[in-house]
Formats: sequence, structure tokens, C-alpha cells
Amino acid sequence: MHQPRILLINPPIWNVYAPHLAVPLLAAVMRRHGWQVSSLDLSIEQTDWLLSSEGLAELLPKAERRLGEIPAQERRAHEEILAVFGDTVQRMDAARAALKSRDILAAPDAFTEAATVVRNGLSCVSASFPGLKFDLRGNFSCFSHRRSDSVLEAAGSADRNVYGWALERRPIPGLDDADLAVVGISVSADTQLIAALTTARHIKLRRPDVHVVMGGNLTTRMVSRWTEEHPFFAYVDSFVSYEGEDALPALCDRITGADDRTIPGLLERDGRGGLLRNPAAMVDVSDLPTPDFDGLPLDRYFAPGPVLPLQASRSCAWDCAFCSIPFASNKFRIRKPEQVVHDMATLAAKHGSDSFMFVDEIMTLTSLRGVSRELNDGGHDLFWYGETRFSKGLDDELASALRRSGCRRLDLGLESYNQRVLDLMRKGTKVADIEPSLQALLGNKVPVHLFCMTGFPGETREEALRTQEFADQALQRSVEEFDVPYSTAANGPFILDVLSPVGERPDLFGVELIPPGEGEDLAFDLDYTVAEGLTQQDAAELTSGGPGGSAGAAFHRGTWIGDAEEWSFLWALAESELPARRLTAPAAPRLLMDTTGVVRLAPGVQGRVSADGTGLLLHVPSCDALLDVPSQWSPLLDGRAHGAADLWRAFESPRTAAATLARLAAHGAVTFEAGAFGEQEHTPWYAAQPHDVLDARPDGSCLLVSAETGQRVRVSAAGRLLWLLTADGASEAELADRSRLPAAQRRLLLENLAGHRVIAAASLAPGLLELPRVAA
Ligand code: B12
Ligand code: SF4
Repeated sequence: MHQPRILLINPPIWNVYAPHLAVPLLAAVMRRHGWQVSSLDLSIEQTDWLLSSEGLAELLPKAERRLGEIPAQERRAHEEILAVFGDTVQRMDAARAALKSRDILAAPDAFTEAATVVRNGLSCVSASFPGLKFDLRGNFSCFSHRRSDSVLEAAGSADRNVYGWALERRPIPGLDDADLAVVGISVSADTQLIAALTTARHIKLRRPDVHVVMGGNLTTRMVSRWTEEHPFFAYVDSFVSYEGEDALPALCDRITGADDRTIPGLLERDGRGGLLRNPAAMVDVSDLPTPDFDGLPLDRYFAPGPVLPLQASRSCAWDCAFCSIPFASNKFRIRKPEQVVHDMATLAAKHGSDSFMFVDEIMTLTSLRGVSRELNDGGHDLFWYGETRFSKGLDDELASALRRSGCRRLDLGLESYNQRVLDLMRKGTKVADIEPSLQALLGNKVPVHLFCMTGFPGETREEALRTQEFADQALQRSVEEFDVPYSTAANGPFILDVLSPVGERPDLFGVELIPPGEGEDLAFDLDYTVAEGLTQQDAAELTSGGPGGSAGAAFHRGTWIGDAEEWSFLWALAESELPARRLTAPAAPRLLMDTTGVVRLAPGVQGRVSADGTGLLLHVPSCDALLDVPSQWSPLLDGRAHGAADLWRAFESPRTAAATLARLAAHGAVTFEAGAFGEQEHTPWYAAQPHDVLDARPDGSCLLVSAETGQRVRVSAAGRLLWLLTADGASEAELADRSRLPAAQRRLLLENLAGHRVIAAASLAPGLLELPRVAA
């Protein structure tokens, strides 16, 4: 007789750089139990398809249609993305392939180019659905994962819900197989909830006879507050809280009638509108099989891996006041280091991968010592990273063992560099232990990642800034003092998790909770007010990462793949040069244009006239710039060469036309063949692109951020003045007169600004500057 089959699904969106561990672990357990198992990482399957040339080409008409539906104030951003769409469809498959090849680790420019295409692709997917912000780690849409009714509404929508849309086109394979008895859906994060219910509905409509069970970290937290039958039971037959290794085989045995033992952590309907809830039990982690990744598409993740997840321990014995992990993960247990290393060696041999990540909530010193000892004693050539915390024991001896054992990154929950705040957080860390541990790790060439938190209740602005300064300096020292360029840091605001100690006893922390919005029955984080210290708003402001989305560059916003920890780890492992975050634009040419010259769009540049007909959006892939120019330039869209004098006729102001042409040239958006006209003695300078001023300092210096390429340049007060004076063209004589800067300094600044493509020089034949004006 055929053994029954279980299908295990990890729904989107979960980190797409590497698989999640729950499905492979449960697959190994169910195979040991004699079941046939199919594993489906729907997160990577769907994302990889949505971000393919095929998926995007299917989305394009949908995105086009949306232009007519969206409010006027959002149209501009939508048009920007539509201008980038065509190029993205064409280049996406090559970009994805490049990101998945190991060669890319040694090719920083190729990485930046591929990551840029993928980032634009994410904007294209987002633009195709109302309210969607689709990046590789999260998603927001017109549906809310904080409300059950909204989740259910999303589950039934194939038009407005990206996951429903994708499922309609790429249904789950094998659903009609007669031996399919159970589908298990794993939901770790709220980012997966809408897709999870959409998937459950998709399955139930097709196979009402199959038992659908849901588990995972978010499931555990979510069902903990249900007191009566929940509407999700429409598509899910049962839920499992906490660990699944004992519960799932027991449930499957009951479904097939093989056995009727108690199923730990099970939650079911009682048939009368109430619930039946079994207590959870603790799994013996030393009795678990090696996770089984069979069936997962290990070559499709967005990093040249695979980087396989493993656990050396489970849960956490600490009790940090902001954290709900202890709530949702049973008691702390450790897996024997020799078993852990056996898992690594087995998986390395099976999948040809030498890279691992420990997804433990927190690796203790015992695990770090044990795993590194086993790896060193066994002479393995494997590489790994994991997460831990600062403590006295993280010393030179351990750091040296970690490095020798292949550890190429440690994520550290620093949170704060103030003893008072660490104590408020009940972090259990001594500030005095931080610096020695940091030195030990960096001194042994183990890159670090510092998790910082801003705005824990009671924290002052000075304290928050002190932590930021410490983290900034640590990163600088990592490069300069220790020659370790791979360290990173992240500074997030304090999030009030209702299942954390602060959430459970806000009064002890001087906090008042603001109740969730109407109908938000699934809200696990809440807004709050504090008696003293930084407010929630302050924390958000202090951690908002700056000008990623400067005005007029909607398509530049979003995830930068290089921020993923898998990439930092892989670059450290390969000891490779780190890529730039932006494509470097070609050096700005000096423009020499006369009345006989011809202009045409450069190869690859695509354009789109805005819906109101006033502007032309040009996307320049070589530097990923989006230029908004007057619609008079639209004749260029036919791809042919145009006489400069003909183009000029359309403009009322030759000076503005010259400024725009200088800008187009500075981005490599046009090519032109000049006639016989030579360079003028005093070539005028033009602003090469619009910039936003940020971080203006009292000395007049500031950061100029290009709205077209996102590039940032710090300029002195004098540089800023010159840039302002060149807005729509200024000769050297005018600049000398108006800036009053010494000639040598002025020349140096001009060259410097031009080198950064803030300004560009354009020498135009007097004939072009004096073309007849359009009659009034
Ligand atoms: C490792 C980790 C990561 C890694 C993931 C690497 C990878 N490739 O998987 C990285 C660092 C990339 C990451 C990223 C993020 N993470 Co994270 N992450 C974790 C962590 C610590 C462990 C996950 C894990 O693999 N555990 C090991 C597995 C085996 O445990 P498990 O999933 O719980 O599975 C067991 C049971 O739950 C059960 N089970 C699971 N599925 C099923 C299914 C069935 C049918 C059954 C019966 C049982 C069952 O059985 C399993 C075995 O016992 C969790 C905490 C947690 N415990 O889940 C947070 C956690 C999931 N992450 C969280 C967050 C917030 C994030 C980020 C959004 C952070 C950020 N701001 O960027 C991102 C983005 C996540 C995303 N959507 O893509 C939150 C989610 C909270 C939420 N909002 O819902 C969590 C819960 C931590 C927390 N409390 O804050 N994360
Ligand atoms: S923050 Fe880390 S150490 Fe603290 S309780 Fe959560 S998992 Fe444990």
C-alpha cells in the first residue's frame, strides 16, 4: 500500500536569500515516520517567478491599467516605475542568474548592476497591485495582516492580492494526487500570513478532503489569544502551537487512523463554536534528524549559496524586556555540538555547500565553544555565521577558535551602549564587556553585525546618540584598525511587542499602550506613550535611514540586496571587494554642440511621455537614472538622430534647453555628434541633475543627494554655493563675480563637482543660444 503524503509549505514572503528551517526539519521527521513528503518553498518559488522576465511581462499590462485608477498625487511615482518597467523585463533573467552564481562574489560591478535590476523589479511588482510595497523581506498592501477580516478578504482576491494573482497563474503542483492527505503550512512572521491563508483557501477549494494544518512562530502567538472558533478555520482544519516535531506525526497518525495519542499544542474546533486546546510539550532536540532539504530549489535563492540554516539550540534563556521570543518558543535546550557538526558535514556532502547559518534565537557561549571545537577537531572546511550577545566569555581565545572553525560573521544584540538603558532592558550585558569582545572578534577577523535599538522606554536622546556613535565608530575601526571591511550595523526603533515583558507589564516601564485600531485583532505590536525619554515618534525619526527615497525617485526606494546578511557573510567568506550601492555613472563629457550637430538617445535608454503630456521620463540603465525632462525632447523617442537646431526650435528659452542637454549628456542619456564648432574659452557650467540638500551643517556644508541616481556627495559651503549658481547655466566669469572665490579654489571645486556629476560643462555654438523664439 502507498504511504500517505504530506505537503509542507513555507509561504511568502520569507527571506528569499536562503531556505527557512521549519519545512526541512519537519520533512526529515515525517520521512523518518514513514510518510512521503513534498516540500514547497512557495516564498522563493513565487518571488523568483514574479521577479522573472516572464512574470514581469505578465504584470506589465496590469501596472499600465493601474495608472488610470490611482489618485493624481501618486501618478508621478507610478509613471516613474512604468518608465523603468520595459528595461527591467528585458534584463531581469540575466540579473537573477548573475546573483545566483558564485562568480559574482568576485565581481562587484556586476553585483551592483544585477542588484539594481532586481530592486527595480521589486518596484515593478509593487506598482502592479494597490498599495503594495513588495520587497524581499516584507510586504505591505491594501490588505492588513493585523485584521482577520482583511486577511480573509485578501485570501479571496486574485486581482488585488499579489499572492492570489501568482497562485492563479502558477497553481500548487500535485494537489490532485490521490495520496495527498495532509498539507502543513509554516507561518513564522506576519509577512507570511496573507499568503498563508490565500494558499490554504487555494488548497481547500481544490481538495476539501485534505487536512490543512498551520504551525510556526506567528501561529503560536496568534492562536494564544483566541478564545472561540476563529474565521480562519474556514480554510485551516487545525493549528499547532510551539514545536512541530512531535505534534505533526501524532496528528498525521490520527488522520490516517494509525494512532490516537495526544497531539501536543493542537488547537481545533469543538464543533459548538468553541476550541479544543492541548498543552504543548517539549521536543528533545538531541533526538532530531538532520534537516532534509530535498525538494527545495536550492539553486533559486537570491544568493550564491546555498547558505543552509541549522540550529545548535532552541529558544532562549534570557528575558530581555522588549522581546517575545521566550514567550513563543518553549524552554531553552541545546543540541549536542557533535550532532550539529554531523548535520553540517552531512548536508555539505549532500548538497555541495560549505556555507551555513545558525538560526538559533541566540547562540550561547556553550554552543559557540562546542561547535567551533568540533569543527576544529574534525578538520572540517566549512563556513558559518550566527547570532549571539556580548559577554565576558567572548574573549580572544574563543574568537580565535571561531575564526579557525569557519565563523565569518557574528550578529550581536548590542541594543545600547549605555549601562542604564541595558539595565532598563534587562539585557544582562555589561557595557564593560562590549569593547573587549568587539576587539577579540575583529582582531581575529570575525566580522560583526551590531543590532542597535533606539527608543527603549526611558532612553534619552543623548543615550541613543551615544549608541549610534559607538556603532559608527566600531564600523570605522573594523575597516581602519582591523582591516575587516565586512562589519555592518542596523539601528531599529523599539517596537512594542504585546507578548514581551514590556507589553505584558507596561506600567513597570513607564509606558501606556495605545489600543489597536478598530478591528485589529491580530496586532502584536502597539503604539504607545512614555512617561519620560524618547517618544515613539522620536525613535522613528532617529532611525529613519535618510534619503533613500528622495523626491522624484520612487523607483529607487526599497530593499538593497547587499544589505542581506547572507551577502555580507558570503563576501567575508570570499574575502572579496565590497560592491558600491549605486552604479557609477560615466564621466560627464564636455558638451560641444553647434547648429549642425545631431543628437540621439543612447542605446538602452527608454522613455515615456507623462500622462498629462508635460514631461518625458527617460530611464538610463547604465547609471540607473530617471530623468524628467520637458516633453519637447520626446522626438528623441523615435530612436533616430535629430538635428540640434531642430530640437532647439521647440524651446522658449535656449538657456533652459542647454541646461537640459547638459544634464542628458552628463548621464549618458544621449549621444551626439558635434559639428565643426570648437570649445569656447569660458565654457558655461550647468547643474547636471537636481539635488536635494540634506544634513546641512552650521558651517554651511551639506549632503547633496541626487533625485535621479540617489548618489550622495558631501560639499563644503563654497561647493554648495557654486552648485546653486549653476542652476541653469553660469559662465566662469559669472561664477567668479558672484561667488568671490579665489580662482584656484574655484577651479578645483568646479572640477570636483563635475567629477561627481553635480554640474556639467556645455559649450554651445552662439547660433544655438540665439535661435529664434517661438512666436507669442
Ligand atoms: C532566523 C530568523 C531570521 C533569519 C532567517 C534566515 C532564514 N533563511 O530562515 C533572518 C535574519 C533573515 C530573519 C529575518 C527577519 N525576521 Co526573523 N527570525 C528568525 C528566527 C530567530 C528563527 C526562525 C527559525 O528558522 N527558527 C527555527 C525553526 C525550526 O523554528 P520555527 O519556525 O519556529 O518552527 C518550529 C515550530 O514553530 C513548528 N512549526 C513551524 N512551522 C510549522 C508548520 C506546521 C504545519 C507545524 C505543525 C508546526 C510548525 O515546528 C518547527 C520545529 O519545531 C525567528 C524566531 C522564531 N522562533 O521563529 C525570527 C522571526 C520569525 N523573525 C522576525 C522578524 C520580524 C524578521 C524580520 C522582519 C526582521 C527585519 N526587521 O528585517 C526579517 C524579515 C523576515 C521575512 N519575512 O523575510 C520575527 C517575526 C515577527 C513578526 N513580525 O511576525 C520573529 C518571530 C522574531 C521575533 N519575535 O521578533 N529572521
Ligand atoms: S533579545 Fe535575544 S537574548 Fe534577549 S530574550 Fe530575545 S532572543 Fe533572548
